[in-house]
Amino acid sequence: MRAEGAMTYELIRSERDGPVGVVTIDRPQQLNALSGAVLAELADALEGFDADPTVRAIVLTGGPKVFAAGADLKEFASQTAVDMLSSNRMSLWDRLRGIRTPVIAAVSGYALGGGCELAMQCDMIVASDTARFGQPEINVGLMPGAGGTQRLTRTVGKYRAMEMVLTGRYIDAHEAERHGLVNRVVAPEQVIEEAKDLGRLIAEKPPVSVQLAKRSVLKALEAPLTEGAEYERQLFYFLFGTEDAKEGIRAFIEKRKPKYKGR
Ligand code: CO8
Repeated sequence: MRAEGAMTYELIRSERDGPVGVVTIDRPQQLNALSGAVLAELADALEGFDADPTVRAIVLTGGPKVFAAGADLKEFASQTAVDMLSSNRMSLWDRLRGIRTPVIAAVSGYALGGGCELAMQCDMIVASDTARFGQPEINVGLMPGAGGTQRLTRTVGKYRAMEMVLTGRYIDAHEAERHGLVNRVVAPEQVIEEAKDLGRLIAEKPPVSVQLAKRSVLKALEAPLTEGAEYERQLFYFLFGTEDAKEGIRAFIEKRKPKYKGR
C-alpha cells in the first residue's frame, strides 16, 4: 500500500537507518510464518530498497524473538500440487533471489523450513545465541522447497545437511557457526545492530564493486571453477572502466580516504 510516497505494509515493517534499509517480518502471533502475503510484502520492500541507490545494504530480520517458523502451514493445508504449481509463491522467492544489494539476515529464535531458506538466501547471517536453524518439513510430509536442500548442502556439507533434512533436527546458533552457516553469534539485544554494522561497513565501499563482487561470489555456488573464475575476470576488467576504481587507487597512492560516487 502506498501512503504519501512511503510504502506501508501490514505484515512487515520497512525502515531506513542511514544507508542501511531494515526489513522486519512482523507477524509475531504466527511466529512470522511466511504466508504468500508476507512473501509479497518482503519482495516489494526489498525491491524498493534495491532500486534506491542510496541504500547500500539491507538487513532482513524477524525482530528479537523469532526469525520465521517456515512457510504458513495453515495456508498449505488446503493446497493441491496444482495449486502450488500455479501459485506465484515461487516467483516471489525468485524476486527475493534477484536483489542486487547485499542482504544481511539478523536471526533470533526459530529460522525453520522456509525461514531457514530465507536466511540462507541472504548474503550473510548474523545470529543471536537464541537462534535455531532447521528444515523440519519432513515432519509434515514435505521437504524443503525454496532451495534448502541445495543451499544447506553447499554450506554445511552432505552429511550434516542429510541429517537436518531427513530427521528435521534443529541446530543452535553455535553449531550453525561451527558449520559455517552463520557469520557470527552475538547476544540477542545486539543482533540487529551487529547486522547493521556490517551493512554500514559495506556502505563505505564503492557500490559498483560491491554489486559485482556479490554477483561473483554467488556464481561460485553455481558454476564450475574455470567458468566462475572467467566470469570473475570479466567483472574485474569491467571495474577498470569505473571512476571509483581510478579514485580508489589514486587515493591509496596519495594516502587519503577515497570519495566514491558509484560510477
Ligand atoms: N505456519 C503457520 N503457523 C505457524 C507456523 C507455521 N509454519 N509455525 C507456528 N505457527 C503458529 C502456530 O500454529 C501457533 O498459532 P496459534 O496460536 O494460532 O495456534 C503460533 O504460531 C505459535 O506456535 P506454537 O504454539 O506451535 O509455538 P511453540 O513455541 O509451541 O512451537 C515451533 C514453536 C516449534 C516453531 C512450532 O510452532 C512449529 O513446529 N512450527 C512449524 C515449523 C515447521 O514445520 N516449519 C516448516 C513449514 S514447511 C516449509 O517451511 C516449507 C518451505 C517451502 C518454501 C516454498 C514455499 C512456496
